[in-house]
This record gives sequence, C-alpha cells and structure tokens, in this order.
Amino acid sequence: MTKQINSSYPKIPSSEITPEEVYYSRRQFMKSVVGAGAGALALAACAPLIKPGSTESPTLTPSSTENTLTSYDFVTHFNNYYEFSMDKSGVAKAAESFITDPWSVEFSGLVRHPQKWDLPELIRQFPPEERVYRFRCVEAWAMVIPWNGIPLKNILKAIEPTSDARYVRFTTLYDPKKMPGQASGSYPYPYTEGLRLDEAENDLTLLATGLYGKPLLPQNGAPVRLVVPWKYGFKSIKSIVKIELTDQQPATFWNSLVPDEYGFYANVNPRVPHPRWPQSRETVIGTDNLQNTLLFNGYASEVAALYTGMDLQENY
Ligand SMILES: Nc1nc2c(c(=O)[nH]1)N[C@H]1C(S)=C(S)[C@@H](COP(=O)(O)O)O[C@H]1N2
Ligand SMILES: [Mo]
Repeated sequence: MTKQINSSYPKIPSSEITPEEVYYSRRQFMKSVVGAGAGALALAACAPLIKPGSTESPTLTPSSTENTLTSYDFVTHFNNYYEFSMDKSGVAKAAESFITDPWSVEFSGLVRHPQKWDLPELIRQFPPEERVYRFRCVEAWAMVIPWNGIPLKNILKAIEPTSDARYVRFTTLYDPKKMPGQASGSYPYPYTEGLRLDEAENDLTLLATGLYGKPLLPQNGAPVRLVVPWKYGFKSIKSIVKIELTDQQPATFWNSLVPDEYGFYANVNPRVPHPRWPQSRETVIGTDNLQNTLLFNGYASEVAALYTGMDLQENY
C-alpha cells in the first residue's frame, strides 16, 4: 500500500490518535448499543443509535476534542453492508469469503477517455494517500478512520469529463451468488450512489483501497469504496465496479427507497433531524460518549462553498 501524506486536508493531530491495538470493551458496547434498533423498520439504512426521547444520559463530550481514532477492531466489526448482512456485528463473518481479486473498475459515460482499470493498475497509476477522516452514519453513530485512498479528482482529471458532465454515478458489484443479501430480493440491488461533479472533484473525496495501512477487508467494501467524509455514511458506497459521468442527477439506493428520509445530498447537518430521530448528536463508537454533530461533519471550511445559495434545510 503506497502511503503519502497530503498536507492540504484538515489533519487530526497524531497526539489524539489511539494505537490500533488499544482494545475498548467491545463486547460490552455491542450488547448495549448494537441491539438498540431491533424490531425497527425493514426499510431503513437505519435504526438510530440515539432514540427519540431517550432518557439515558451518556456523557456529552465536545466534538472538537473527540478525535480519537476508532480501533481497528470496531472499524472492521461494526459495519453496514446489507448485501451481506443487516446485523452490524455479523457483516465481517458473512463477508469473510468474498473474493475481490481479480477486480476491475470501469470509468465511462461523459468522459473523453473511458477506461477499465484492474485494481493493481489503478493503484499504480494513482497512488493512494493516507487520510484520517471523521465518519458519520445517518444512524447517529460516528468513528474516526485512517483511510488509504486515491483522491477521486486525480482519476477524473485523467479521464477528462466532457463539458456536459454534471454528476458521477457509482455502482456496487451485482452478484447474488457472492452477496447473499442480493439474492433475497427485498432491495433493488445493485446499490448505487451519486455525487455532483464538483463534489466528486473536491479534495476530500476518496476512492478508498485500505484503512489502517492494510488493504480493505470485505466488510468495509473491498477492494475499493467511496469515502465522502462530510456526508452521511450511506453515500460511501462499497465494492465499486462502475463509475459513470452523467448529465442528470442519478438515482441512488436509499434516496429511491425512502426519499423523505434519505436525501441525494445527505450532507451531515445537526439542524436537520431525520424524520424518526434527531441528528444533533452522535454516539462515538468504541466509547460511552455522545458528542455534538458538526455541520458538514466538521469539514465546512473545505466544502461549504459547494452549497452557496442552496437551502440546506430543504436539500438534506
Ligand atoms: N454497497 C453498499 N455500500 C454501503 C452500504 C451498503 O449496505 N451497501 N452501507 C452504507 C452505510 S449506511 C454506511 S454507514 C457505510 C458503512 O461503512 P463501514 O461498514 O465501512 O463503516 O457503508 C455504506 N456503503
Ligand atoms: Mo450508514
């Protein structure tokens, strides 16, 4: 895994990074939190970790200082990946024999130079960098993850979107034999996601190929997944096989299923509650803490300009 430190993105001071081997009381935490939404909705990226009207009062810690890296164990054993399992603690096991080599990603649509790259070649041409990002799921939980990823803008520059291109559409592998959730028929797979072209070209946007300096494990979207740290986690689509430039806003998985709960933009915004739970706070995975959620997940200085003139209440 090639590592390069890029100085132009906001860094979380290394003094606040907890070593990978530090092991929090994972089992205990999983018991208290993972089951929180049991019996909730079939159609929901999402059982909230902070229940409306909850009377529990965990410690509220200031978000600005709550930047401790989430342990490797949590990042790889607390997952959302419905193609494998709807049980967050069961995804790792369900995906363990998912083979992701060979793998290629097709770049097509409104581009001058359409390409299909095998993963090793993609990584060779566009060396991944290390980026420590906050990660915020729409279900009101948060992590801090050291990704290894290719800035998507580097690839976009090479394939040259045409002047008609306005959006980027991402598609997950469709293979019901390998992905048991796809065989069940309850969701319209393959999972797709989309960004506006200028969002895709923002320096923060990554095609992640690893985390903690190791190649991605299947549960985290191996071998390549999107990471858009100022948006809710469902935008960060996993196991991508196709990236297309389009002139129309693409249909996206959760937005198509439940449009009034999951927007196309899905920018993290503490002032826009989910219809079924507040978004003003988040559970810090691996700790007992609640912290305040930040506008654009703390990345406002990098991305707020993308939304000038847009109503952030409306375009959630
Ligand atoms: N293809 C696919 N991508 C997906 C999902 C999914 O179910 N399928 N879940 C999303 C959601 S809701 C979240 S929060 C993140 C979780 O990523 P992680 O398991 O690596 O933390 O993946 C996102 N990408
Ligand atoms: Mo999520």
